[in-house]
Amino acid sequence: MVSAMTLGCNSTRIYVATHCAGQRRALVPRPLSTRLSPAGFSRVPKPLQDRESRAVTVRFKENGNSGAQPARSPSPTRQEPSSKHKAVNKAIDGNEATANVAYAMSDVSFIYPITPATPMGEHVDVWASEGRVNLLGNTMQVLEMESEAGVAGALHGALSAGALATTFTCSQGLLLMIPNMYKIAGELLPCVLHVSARALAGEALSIFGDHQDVMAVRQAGWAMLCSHSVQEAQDMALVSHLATLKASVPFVHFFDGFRTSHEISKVSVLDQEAYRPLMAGVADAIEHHRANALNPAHPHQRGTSQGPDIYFQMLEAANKYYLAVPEIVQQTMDEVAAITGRPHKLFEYVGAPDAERVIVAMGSGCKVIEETVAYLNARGEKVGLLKVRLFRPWSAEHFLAGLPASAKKIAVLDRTKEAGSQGEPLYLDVAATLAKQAVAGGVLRSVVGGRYGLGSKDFTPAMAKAVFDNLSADKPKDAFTVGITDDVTFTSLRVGPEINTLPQGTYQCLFWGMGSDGTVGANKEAIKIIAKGDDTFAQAYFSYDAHKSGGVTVSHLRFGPKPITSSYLVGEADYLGIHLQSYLSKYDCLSRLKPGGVCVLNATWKSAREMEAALPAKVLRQLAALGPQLYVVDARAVADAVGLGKRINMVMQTVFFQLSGVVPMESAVPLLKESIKKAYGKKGEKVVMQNCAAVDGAVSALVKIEVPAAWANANDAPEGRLGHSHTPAAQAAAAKGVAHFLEEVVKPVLAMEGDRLPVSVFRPGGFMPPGTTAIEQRTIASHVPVWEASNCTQCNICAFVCPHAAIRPVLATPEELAAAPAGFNTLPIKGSKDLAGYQYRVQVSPVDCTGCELCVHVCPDEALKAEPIAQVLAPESANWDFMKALPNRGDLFDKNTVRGSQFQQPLMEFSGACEGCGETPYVKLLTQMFGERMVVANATGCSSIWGGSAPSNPYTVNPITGRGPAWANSLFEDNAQFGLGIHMGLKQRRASYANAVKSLVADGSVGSAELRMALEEWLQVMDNGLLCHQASLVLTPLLETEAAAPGAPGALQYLAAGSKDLLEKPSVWIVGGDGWAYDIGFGGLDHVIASGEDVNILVLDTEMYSNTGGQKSKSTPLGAVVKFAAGGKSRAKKDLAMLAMETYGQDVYVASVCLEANYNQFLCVYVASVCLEANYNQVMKAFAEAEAHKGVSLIVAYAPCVMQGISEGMSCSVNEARAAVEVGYWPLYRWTPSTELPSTTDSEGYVHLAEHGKLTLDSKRIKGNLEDFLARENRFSSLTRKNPKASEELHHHLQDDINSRQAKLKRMEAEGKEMDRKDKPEQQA
Ligand SMILES: Cc1ncc(C[n+]2csc(CCOP(=O)(O)OP(=O)(O)O)c2C)c(N)n1
Ligand code: SF4
Ligand code: SF4
Repeated sequence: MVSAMTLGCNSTRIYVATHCAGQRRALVPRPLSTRLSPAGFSRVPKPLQDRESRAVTVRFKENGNSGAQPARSPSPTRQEPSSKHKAVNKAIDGNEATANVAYAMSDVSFIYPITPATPMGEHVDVWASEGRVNLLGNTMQVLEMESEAGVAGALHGALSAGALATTFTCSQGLLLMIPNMYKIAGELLPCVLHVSARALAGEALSIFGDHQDVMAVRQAGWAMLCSHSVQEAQDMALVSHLATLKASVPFVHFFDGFRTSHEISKVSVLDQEAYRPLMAGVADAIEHHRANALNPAHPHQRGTSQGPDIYFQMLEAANKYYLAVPEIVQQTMDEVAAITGRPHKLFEYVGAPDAERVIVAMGSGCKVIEETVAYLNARGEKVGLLKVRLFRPWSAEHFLAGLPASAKKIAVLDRTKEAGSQGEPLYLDVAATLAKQAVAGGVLRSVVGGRYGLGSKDFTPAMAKAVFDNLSADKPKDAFTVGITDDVTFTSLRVGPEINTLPQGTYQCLFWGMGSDGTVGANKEAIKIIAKGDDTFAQAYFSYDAHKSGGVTVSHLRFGPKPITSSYLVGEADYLGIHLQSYLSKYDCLSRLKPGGVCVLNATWKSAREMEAALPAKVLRQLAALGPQLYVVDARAVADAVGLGKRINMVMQTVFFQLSGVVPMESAVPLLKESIKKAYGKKGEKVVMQNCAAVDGAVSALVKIEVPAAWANANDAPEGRLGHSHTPAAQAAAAKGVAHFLEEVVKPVLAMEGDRLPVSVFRPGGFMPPGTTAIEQRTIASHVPVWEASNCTQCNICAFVCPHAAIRPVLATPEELAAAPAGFNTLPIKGSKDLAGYQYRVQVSPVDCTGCELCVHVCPDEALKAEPIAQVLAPESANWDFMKALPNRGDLFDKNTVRGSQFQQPLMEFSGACEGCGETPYVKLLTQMFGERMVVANATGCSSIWGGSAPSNPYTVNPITGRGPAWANSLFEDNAQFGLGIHMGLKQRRASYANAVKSLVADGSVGSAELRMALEEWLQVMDNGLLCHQASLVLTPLLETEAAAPGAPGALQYLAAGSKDLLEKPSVWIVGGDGWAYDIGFGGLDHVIASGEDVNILVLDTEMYSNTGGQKSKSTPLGAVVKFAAGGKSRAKKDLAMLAMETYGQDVYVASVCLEANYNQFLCVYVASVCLEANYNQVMKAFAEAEAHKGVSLIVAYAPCVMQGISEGMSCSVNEARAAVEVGYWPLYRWTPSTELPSTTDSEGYVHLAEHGKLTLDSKRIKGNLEDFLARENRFSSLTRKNPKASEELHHHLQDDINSRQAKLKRMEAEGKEMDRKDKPEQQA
């Protein structure tokens, strides 16, 4: 049954589908002891708080290692597990390994998505929705919060109430938790926070791994335990959950983001039942935690304020808990080892027992160093590694016990940077420990520190060797870096050639795929199939470039007969798959192929001769030198034949099994088909059959190519058009003085060679020049639209909807056309007399088009036809280049019309967004309307990734004026405030400038009368974008000329100097997604809306957190199945626009009753709900009105997104968006606040402001069938398939909500009209 609680109005309804698939099992309380204690298992003696504190004395022995356990070899002998529960060997990643344990041992989890920790939250949400029962006898309660700050607050609350609570996060998310981390630690609450450690956003955001985040919380009073591999992620998670209970100290359990969190590795996974005895061992501690909880049955007070008399002592009273932690953790590690058979130490030494050179490190880098240690020692060196697991509390005693007495020179590696410090945190701890030991009479050792692997920079055995080599020097370099070339402050170590430290028999594979072509998914399946072999170990890791889709993915797979712990990228592949024909020319894919290895290309070539004609000589020479077993398969043709189109992954996966021979084909094919059923079953039988057919057709399509010996002498042809440097974009960049940046940074990064760039080529502080995407020329479309002039009616809609600004209308004169390429056909322009004589054309850039075909589908006249790129690349590229050289004639049109807007230069072009993305057309349009005076504050989200992934900057400039949007991203959570700050800063600077103008005008003696008049004119209109622009055009040359005259007064020079920056009225846009606006940034957004300041807010509403993979936001509609709402969303979408209208849309107090001196008459908010694809004119009106409104404007924009799962694909998203409006799912309206409406004057001459705002409902009629619309989107249809009854009822309620919202909007519109009518007689009076 579905029940609805109605709390006053629609937007507060909660729908509870009590029979949902996701229904939670009723909790049947049982006494904890009966749940946890199998007979005979000993319990923890006494709750710690009741025990005498056990003094752990930190002593420094004379010789750091005297009496210590002997150093162990790199392969520790395994203990036999005592559990009767069999471990299963499974290929999983670090996030899943951790989440398994966290779920088993926690009552409740509060979650929030952040890469790369998100999958942990996703796992527990799915398991909870399936009703999985954990060791506490519960289905975990999982609740997504509005931010990590909220998570930490809720965590604190749940712990205070006696629950076992956990969460998962990293990076900025972890930073948002710091205030509550102090609280939780201060109150000695047991808790585990699992962190996929990630870099912090400083000069740039990085989603990649290092230890900056965890190091930023090391002072918060949490114990910190580090896992070094996927296997350890499981084991240390278990240790953390147990130890926190015993110690009454909260634990951060962390491991390296991506390298461990996302590495798939074959590990031994224990069933949760295996942990039950261990849980039983902490039953008393759990009872104690529960007994200490806030409860009226035994009330106490916490969180008091304390004075100078007791605060200090209260802090010190907790010391004994921290002193006890190391022993507790070691004891717990031993207990866990008894179950798993894997012993661990707080500080674990591997290497030569008599090593003189030792590295101290923590995290996945340890695995690399461990391999290197074995390699070097096998060659007669004496080196070792001390691995750190327990970082906080730091136990000097255990550290010294782990360090071999022979160690004379120590290098401490930190995966973090603490600018301005003497050294990084781990180094400082080690240095202090050794110094104290030396002072106490111990040996004097040399210790140096260095940084490595920041932002997931690969850390290889050659780099580890470089660190050991540095220690061999008489004076080893301190404060070094390894893995980069620092040619500015010269910190870097020289790294020699790579060394092969892999376990013998390891087979390595590399697959170059294109984002969204399915390569990564297929490889994940492949590694799981391979790992099923009893004696086979396997590992998979995936690296991506910054594009949202169509970017490069490189899959690194290893498998072999011995365990694989090599935590670095594949350097020399036995098998190389190149899944896009153009990659072979564009990237140096072959540099990582082993001589004689297998190389498979997805290409249309059938012979060596065809390849020779198409490939650069450099590639031919490389092939000749490597002598690979070379194969070509036309995977697209096979996929097309079975109806899969672009999805070539099954073809490529099948040929991999065929050519690698890793699994015999007679076993591989059934396994592949089994995995297809699992992966595509949800999409229906047809898709399963198509994929199986692709498997069957793959092998016969393979063509073996013999590499001709003559290729060794292939000669270079002159650089062609696609060599970038001759393109108009590159020429324009050269003219702007950023050519060196393109050459030195952009090009190598685009060629996937950014790793080799030295420090000196970068400008510190995070600056990126504009317009760099223009030289990317990704050429990722398989089919590109071509213009059929005879059908075209010149509406420009194709350009209006294009997400990538890759199709543009252009005007040319007959004289200009005389020099046009042959295929540059045109039509006489339609329109006013002013346009007579111009010819019109629509031009596509084939190298920038993503092939989404939105333009083809949207064209009402069938004037665009998608053609294979091979046919159009050369002629249309030439046409595009010619078109770009023509003058822009946007001035001939009204830029506030749909057609006219598209003649304006888009100042956001060729972004990295997905094909067909619904976000980008809005922002592109904004830049066409206001781009030359726009400042964008962009929340983190898709729009900051497609809009600002260095060095790709899609925001560009008008080549004549040099002006364009200035864009910045602060954080996810603070974007509204950031934008407001930008506005306030500019407002204040312009106000002082205006004061200077006023003084000069008032003085009357400076400058010409003409100039003073122009200045006066400017003062009148300085806050009106359009008029101010016109005034500035007049003023600027006058100012410049008169200020440049000899002896010009200082006041004039001051005004001239500021004119460029301050004359134009800035148009401040605060842009972000619904996750930002509805959830994490809502508090700030609310405050900014209330401020009444002149800022514009654009919410790109995809109805989920698209950038992190599609999690629920409060914008997610009722009944949608998205991540973190695996059972379907049971609460209606929050109505942000209505909230703004109702709260801040009217009721401004008149100046006479307002005591604030700084009364702002534009306090009311302008609001619009728009859908670009459904009503082009309405979105234009809304943008123009919002920008003109002097207060806050809020535009909520419906943005179709790949994550919504439109069944016919994103090329049909325009139709889908139109349907959304037609069925009333997305209403279109504009709210003009009362302050914008005309005032009236009464008979006594008093001016009355309008009392009510006015709503214009632009989507008046609801038609069409909501169910049909919902059925076309996977986010809704998946619930229908999973639980038809629940979905039917939720959809029914969705329809009710739509109807009542429409009724309300109509009412509001009518009310506005009524007020207007009432006002009229007075007005006439
Ligand atoms: C404090 C913090 N928490 C989490 C994240 C991770 N994160 C980045 S973007 C994003 C989702 C953005 O969603 P939305 O605002 O809807 O924009 P969209 O990607 O859909 O355009 C999240 C959760 C972050 N960057 N910072
Ligand atoms: S196919 Fe897509 S990217 Fe290419 S021009 Fe058309 S709308 Fe733009
Ligand atoms: S909003 Fe959706 S379609 Fe656009 S870039 Fe993000 S994930 Fe891709």
